[in-house]
Amino acid sequence: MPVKTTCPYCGVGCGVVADRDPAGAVTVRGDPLHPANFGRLCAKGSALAETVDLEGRLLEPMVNGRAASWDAALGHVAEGFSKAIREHGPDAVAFYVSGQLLTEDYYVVNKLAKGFVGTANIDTNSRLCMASSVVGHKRAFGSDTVPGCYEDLELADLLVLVGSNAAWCHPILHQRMLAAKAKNPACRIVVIDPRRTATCEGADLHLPVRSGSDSVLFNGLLAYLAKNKAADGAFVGDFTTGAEAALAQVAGQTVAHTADVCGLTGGAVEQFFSWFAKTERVVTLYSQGINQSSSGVDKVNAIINCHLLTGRIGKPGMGPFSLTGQPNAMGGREVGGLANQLAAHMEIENPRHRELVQRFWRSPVIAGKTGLKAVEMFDAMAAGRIKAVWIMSTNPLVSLPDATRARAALDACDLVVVSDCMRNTDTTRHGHVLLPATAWGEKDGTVTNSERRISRQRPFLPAPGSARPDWRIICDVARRMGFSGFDYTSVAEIFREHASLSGFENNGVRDFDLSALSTLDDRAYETLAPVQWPVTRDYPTGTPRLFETGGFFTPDRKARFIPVVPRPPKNPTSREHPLILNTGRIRDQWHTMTRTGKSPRLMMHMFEPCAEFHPEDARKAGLDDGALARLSSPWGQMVARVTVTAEQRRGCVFVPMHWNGEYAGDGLINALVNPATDPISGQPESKHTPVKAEPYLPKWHAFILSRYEIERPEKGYWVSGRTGMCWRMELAIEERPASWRDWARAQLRAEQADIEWIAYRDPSIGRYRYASIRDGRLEGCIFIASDHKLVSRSWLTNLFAENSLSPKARMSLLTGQPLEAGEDIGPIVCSCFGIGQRQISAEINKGARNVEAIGQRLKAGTNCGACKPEIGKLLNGAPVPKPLPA
Ligand SMILES: Nc1nc2c(c(=O)[nH]1)N[C@H]1C(S)=C(S)[C@@H](COP(=O)(O)OP(=O)(O)OC[C@H]3O[C@@H](n4cnc5c(=O)[nH]c(N)nc54)[C@H](O)[C@@H]3O)O[C@H]1N2
Ligand SMILES: Nc1nc2c(c(=O)[nH]1)N[C@H]1C(S)=C(S)[C@@H](COP(=O)(O)OP(=O)(O)OC[C@H]3O[C@@H](n4cnc5c(=O)[nH]c(N)nc54)[C@H](O)[C@@H]3O)O[C@H]1N2
Ligand code: SF4
Ligand SMILES: [Mo]
Repeated sequence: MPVKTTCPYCGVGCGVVADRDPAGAVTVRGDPLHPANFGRLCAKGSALAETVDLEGRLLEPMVNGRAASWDAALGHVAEGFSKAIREHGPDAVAFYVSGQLLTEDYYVVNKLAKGFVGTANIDTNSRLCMASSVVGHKRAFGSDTVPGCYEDLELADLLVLVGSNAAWCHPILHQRMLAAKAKNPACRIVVIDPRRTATCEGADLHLPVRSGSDSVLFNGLLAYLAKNKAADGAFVGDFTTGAEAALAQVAGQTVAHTADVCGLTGGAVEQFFSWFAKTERVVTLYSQGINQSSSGVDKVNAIINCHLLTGRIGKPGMGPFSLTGQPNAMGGREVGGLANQLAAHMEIENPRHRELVQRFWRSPVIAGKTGLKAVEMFDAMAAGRIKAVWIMSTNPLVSLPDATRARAALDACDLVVVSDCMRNTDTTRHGHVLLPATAWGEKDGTVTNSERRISRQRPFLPAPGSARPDWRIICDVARRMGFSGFDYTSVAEIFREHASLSGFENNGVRDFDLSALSTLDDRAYETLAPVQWPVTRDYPTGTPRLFETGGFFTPDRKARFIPVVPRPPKNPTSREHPLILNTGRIRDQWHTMTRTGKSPRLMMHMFEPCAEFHPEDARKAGLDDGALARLSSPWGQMVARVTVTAEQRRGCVFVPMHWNGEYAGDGLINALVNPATDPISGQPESKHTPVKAEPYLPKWHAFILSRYEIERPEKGYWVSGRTGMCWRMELAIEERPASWRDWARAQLRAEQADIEWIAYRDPSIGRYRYASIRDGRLEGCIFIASDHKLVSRSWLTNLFAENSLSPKARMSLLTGQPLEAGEDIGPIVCSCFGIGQRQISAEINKGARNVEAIGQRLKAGTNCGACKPEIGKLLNGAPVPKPLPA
């Protein structure tokens, strides 16, 4: 039976129809009726079925490295937490949770911490993600409200994307924007990002802004709007306060000054400003290039100020739009999952709110002050002030800045409990108690996407092993700690309580209000259709937009302008660390790879952690494209594969955030990232760390492809994963083994008698190649060289699909290059159909002129469409890397 559910990845919140046939095979497709995606899914969503197998899953509780019964594990956690509270008080324990929990899980853990344990030491990975937007919203609107909806992106005539690589991070929304632009010739897209990202494909203007200078840019825009009479005097007068102070702050700021500070040309800035001034329907979308900054909150307000001044908010096609990252970043904020929030968008510092929530919960206590924010929480662990911590649905030893310090903090904590679905992560390796949680496909509950739309996640798979839903694990522990109020028997019951609290004594003073859903019976909850909050008696079918005519949630119901004094990033570059490290995401991986890393299809797009350098910076540092670089900062170091590209701004290097100890040695970027945070939101500055880069020249480079999983070395640089039909490992080797041949045979498990062994060696130029073949099929191969110039992996990977290697293919294994033109398809661009860069370029050379023509000829881009911007780049003449010499 097909089940309608929601994608567990990004905040777009696409509807998915999942099915499992009697043999157990899972299929997923987009839900044609879901208003976020209308049937489409991106590459990650399309590959979901490849991630639901049980390989690597945590299937039973573990205590101190040994399997334990639930009874023993829950008892251990409850007793450990109770003891810490008894001996050191409630603030000696902490919860570190995640925007990937479902709302129901999140609601109960927040209730447990703030209402029963009596501590606000509960924070979430949303601190690394949305915290600056939350504060920016609250300062401007009095509430954490996203005013608009996705339809606005289609109604707008100007879309400004700031610090957002939506083409890769919110692909389905980006495709909706491009489709709307194709229909509306008046529509323009401006991208503001130091890098020329895939999102710039199809944009009318790209402003490669100097890293960290966005408040100057938006202050400049505010001044320009005022000067050019673009202000909406009536809106400003009736619905806002503070315009004078904000305008006084930017008075006299010229286009020339703005361009100078932001590292842009005056012409480009003028173009952007004049489009913004003249276009009524403007949506400004922003994400981590804004939030992840030591002045992230101010940047958010600098953007909102421009929308308030022009009255462009809450109206069709207009508004500031914070793109949320995680599937339930919004839900977490609704239940008050951050250390400075209470539940249902109430505030911990507000005594009336505390009284109200405590009365509603009938709880013995209520946390009286803001708790520790993520980075502070780990500092408190390091200092011995937190004795017990419970981590749920996040992998902080990979995702927190200054990750080495975070690891030391966990190791200093007496009791570390980790609820995860995977057995081995960088974080579970440091947990004393591991609790097996059910995963996507098994879980039941709700999530809220970027446009405030609540959708159901429904199970279509049984819970494996003894895994349990997070809400149940939390309630089990709460009851064992002696707390009442956790006797829920279903998620529907929790949802009703959450919805009732949102409407409790609300009377329109709080934005978050689900009162019309507080009496849903179990069946109505089961069939709940996607709906945008507020959902009240007056708006029973939900609310697409807020604030068109004021009605902000400040005491006087007026929005606030916030004067913004721009500040540079906290840790500037120096002579020793002259480059700015920028970190973020790639198209086909999700965060710490625990799920997307399972998909051979998704691993094909980018296999290794890359470091992208501007050609000038690469030249200065002596770095070759395809070679290895060692990056170091005052906090730590890592190794990555160099990509030289003019799309990178000079002085900056970009490295993806994803690789970690499970997939790579020396590949953890957060080992370098500085722990500076925004003083108000506490959000880390993950986009700006001073670093230096040097060539890393190991004695030997090697890669291995094998039908069997390859053993990981204990130290040094390596990257491992499954791509296409085989396992792959990239290696840097410092100590040459006694015999390359014996080493290769061991790596390839080629000791059996029926293995045919092919070897090629040329010690004079430092080249060794080995392949093992069984029954005519390629079993594995190893290429070793004294430099990084090894051969194309995608061509070799494809040989694993052949049932019988042709004589030519055998020959080519020895020569290290395909004997026939066209066999090397180059790096994979379209992961849905496995189409490589060279295949696309060949069609372009044969006359294909647009993305559609490529689709007709190769199918590339015709499934999820996430690779269309990259195909566009190739069409626009982006250089295709030359074949590497053998
Ligand atoms: N494929 C994929 N998609 C995802 C995720 C994933 O892991 N993988 N994660 C999801 C989550 S949780 C989140 S939060 C979102 C994040 O979505 P995005 O914020 O779009 O993604 P990032 O790559 O982190 O950063 C966006 C851009 O900010 C730019 N930037 C860096 N510094 C500056 C600056 O000073 N000014 C400006 N204007 N831009 C700057 C970077 O160059 C980068 O291109 O993605 C979500 N979607
Ligand atoms: N340098 C740098 N660092 C960053 C960022 C950046 O741009 N640059 N971005 C930051 C941002 S925006 C974010 S959101 C974070 C994300 O960082 P994390 O939250 O640490 O990353 P995930 O890999 O999503 O971790 C989710 C974990 O929960 C597990 N899990 C999945 N589903 C469930 C479930 O239902 N229950 C339980 N109990 N566990 C589950 C997964 O196996 C995985 O171990 O990273 C942040 N860190
Ligand atoms: S855009 Fe992709 S990752 Fe995001 S919700 Fe939709 S299918 Fe999932
Ligand atoms: Mo995020």
